[in-house]
Amino acid sequence: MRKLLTSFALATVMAAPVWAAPETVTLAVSKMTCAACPITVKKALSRVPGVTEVSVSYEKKQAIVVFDDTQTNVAALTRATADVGFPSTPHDAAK
Ligand SMILES: [Cu+2]
Repeated sequence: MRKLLTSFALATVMAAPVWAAPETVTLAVSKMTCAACPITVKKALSRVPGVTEVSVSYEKKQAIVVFDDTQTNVAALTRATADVGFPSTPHDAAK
C-alpha cells in the first residue's frame, strides 16, 4: 500500500505539464458604476478555478488577478466577468 501511494504521488508530479507559475494580469473593467460593482467582479473572478488572488479597484476600473496558468487563462477570466455583466479586457502588461 505504501509503495502504491508513493508511485501515485510520483505520477502526479510528473503529470503536471510545467511547473505551475503564478501569472498576474490586469483587466480593464469599464462598466463598474458604483461601489458595489467591484464586489460582484471580485466574486466572479474568485470563483474561477486556479485564481489565487483578486484585487478590484473601482476608482481605476480595473481588476488585478493572480492565477495559475496551468489551470486557467485570461480568456476564462474575462468570460467570468462578462458573465456577471462586466465585460473586461486585458491591459497590456507593463514590461
Ligand atoms: Cu454597482
